[in-house]
Amino acid sequence: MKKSFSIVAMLCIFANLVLAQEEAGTASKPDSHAPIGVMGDHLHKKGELMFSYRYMRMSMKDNLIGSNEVTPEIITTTIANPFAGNPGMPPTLRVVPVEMSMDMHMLGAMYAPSDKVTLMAMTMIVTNDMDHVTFQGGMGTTRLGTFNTRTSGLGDTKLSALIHLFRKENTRAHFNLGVSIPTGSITETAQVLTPMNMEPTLRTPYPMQLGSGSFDLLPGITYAGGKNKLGWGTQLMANIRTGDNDEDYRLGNRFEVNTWVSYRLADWISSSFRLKGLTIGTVDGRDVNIMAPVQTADPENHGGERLDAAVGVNLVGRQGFLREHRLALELAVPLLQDLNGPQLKTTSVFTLGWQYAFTK
Ligand SMILES: [Cu+2]
Repeated sequence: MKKSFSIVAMLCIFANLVLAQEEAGTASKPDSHAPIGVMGDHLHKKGELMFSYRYMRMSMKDNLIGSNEVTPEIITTTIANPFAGNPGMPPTLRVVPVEMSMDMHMLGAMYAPSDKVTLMAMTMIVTNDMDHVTFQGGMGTTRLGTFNTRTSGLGDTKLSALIHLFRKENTRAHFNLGVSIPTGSITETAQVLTPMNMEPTLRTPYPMQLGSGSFDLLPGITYAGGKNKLGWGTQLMANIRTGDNDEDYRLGNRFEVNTWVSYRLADWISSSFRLKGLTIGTVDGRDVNIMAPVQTADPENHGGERLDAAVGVNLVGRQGFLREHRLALELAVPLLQDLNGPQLKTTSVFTLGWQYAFTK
């Protein structure tokens, strides 16, 4: 709760600083950017440069098969271990993830060489943290113990060009053409607790790796508009893996649709509501070093579909030293999840971002 308190305090300070200033006529509007959880939503004017920092935390807890909750006891007694038959492998899964968090610190830059094209680059530091329960031996529901794995480091790097499509009265649209460069590691390891009460260090399963390992294409299209105090937008984005990575697998393709509405409460603040639909494929191929009686080691137990609802706030400084500094936050919670499971259920996605644009 300390964290949410400091965020609220920061917002109050920011709001007061902004309110204390005279209104500026030509400064940009808070709702000219999409909710902070949406990327590549706006173009810049020729010569404009923007720097941004986003912190994103995704929280997951308990498991779903499809949309049905399953306990670790059900998983360990009913779900077959895909590696059964190999030496020392039990017939069913014996290790079950119970909670996970993914923290991302994203640094971004945007630059517009012309009014029609904005270039965008983003790099990130990712930290994955997962709690597990291990069941004793080859059968039964006796809990041997719990353990935590954690991986952290540079994630993948994204380069995009946003290409102007049209701009008319209150609406605008652009193409998003991006690539993801595999700068994130896919050979992370962690110490685990096995059903035989040993603690070897093993290659972590797919969700704990830091990158995709493959060059990915990131095509998309964004449409946005606004009239008076209302704003709206829709974005379609995909992540298409171009081939197998060095460990002989590829993560599932990802398709995302975002649609949002915003309302400008004042010249410096807007609120937003967003719906996000997401579909992710299973892992194709497999890393032979990822072999353990745990659901996450099975390439089939990845991806699925999710519908999230998010509420957010965008703030923009209008004058003085805060002019064109933006602060925004957004909290998303899933309304529906249908997962290729067993798989951990997403409970929330929180995003906090700072952006600053200026002309060179
Ligand atoms: Cu920008």
